[in-house]
Amino acid sequence: MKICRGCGAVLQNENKQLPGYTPKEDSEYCQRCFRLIHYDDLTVSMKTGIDPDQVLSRIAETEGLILWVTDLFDFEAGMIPGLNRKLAGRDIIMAAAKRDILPETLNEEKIARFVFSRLKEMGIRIKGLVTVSALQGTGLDEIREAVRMNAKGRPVIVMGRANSGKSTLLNNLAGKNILTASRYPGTTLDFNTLVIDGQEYIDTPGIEIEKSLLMAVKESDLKEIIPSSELKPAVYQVNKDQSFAVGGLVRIDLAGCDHASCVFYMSDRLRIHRSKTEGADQLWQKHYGEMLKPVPVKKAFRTFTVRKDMDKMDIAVDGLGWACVSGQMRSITVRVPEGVNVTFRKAML
Ligand SMILES: Nc1nc2c(ncn2[C@@H]2O[C@H](COP(=O)(O)OP(=O)(O)OP(=O)(O)O)[C@@H](O)[C@H]2O)c(=O)[nH]1
Ligand SMILES: [Mg+2]
Repeated sequence: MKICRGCGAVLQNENKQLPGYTPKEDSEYCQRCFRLIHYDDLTVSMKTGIDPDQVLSRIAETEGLILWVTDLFDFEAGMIPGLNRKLAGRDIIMAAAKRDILPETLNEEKIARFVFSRLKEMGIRIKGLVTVSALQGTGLDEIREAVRMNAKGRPVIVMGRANSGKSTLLNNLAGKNILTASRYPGTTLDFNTLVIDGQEYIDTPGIEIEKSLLMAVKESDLKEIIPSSELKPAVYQVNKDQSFAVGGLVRIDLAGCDHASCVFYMSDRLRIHRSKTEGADQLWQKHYGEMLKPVPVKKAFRTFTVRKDMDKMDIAVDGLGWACVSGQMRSITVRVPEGVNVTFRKAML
């Protein structure tokens, strides 16, 4: 049995539609990985392939130190409720990745404070935290040090939600691109061991992000939605009743505003359309899919209405980023594609 070095799937040359397919006898990579690496072309989508409980129970059965990779930009989507129960008695080090997407001026202490306070709210305990950026190559020495102190000769199991940056981090630690990494959630398909400087690491398939907007859109729209460089906040001053449409993906209505502001932390390739709330429905209906794009695959939306009960509050949408509202407002209504998770949290920045 030979395993694809890129995604961990068992190599086979029988069925093109199944993981691990390669037409070549002596290949080290499957055709899907080959095409992803060389042409950024997704031949077989694994969007809904991986059962979270199955991955977690396999991790629970595998001896080693847990390195939990989360995405600082998409932090809420990375959370795993009940993690300590599912991995009872295990040491967990968090690698908070994609640091380069957050503003450079944000200091590490503030990031750590945010992470620990969210984890406390979620009831999750970790042994240590390292912030990393694969793009800038920062935090790698700190990861090596945490591994040296805590692995104690055991393997390091690199786990986390799909797309959080696990395989990229391992490639960075290895100093070469061995594993397949891509913007498509569900790139890694099976457990995949590699040895870096004598230390064994196990890359694992991303735990499904079933409540993320990334799963509700066409794969060809991901490029626009996922930010690739430092966020440039889009700041709006708001008075009275104002609405914002983020493409045709999300709508935010802010009612009864007075000296209020709304700051979007999202990919700068997305268009934000602002209007008075009274004309917002009409605008949405008239321009949905045209001026307001991208749009989700299914035109079914769900609405949440809340009061602003904190001074500065983030409206975080899994997969999309967040909007930070401050100042006076009576209520906030958020419309997202059905099934997509929205978190109202204390401002991150
Ligand atoms: N800006 C930025 N992007 C990153 C960083 N690390 C990973 N990415 C991007 O995030 C996407 C997902 O990376 P992967 O390494 O494939 O993530 P994964 O967790 O292995 O994903 P699955 O195998 O699907 O679970 C890719 O487009 C990477 O280029 C980082 O530090 N900064
Ligand atoms: Mg991966």
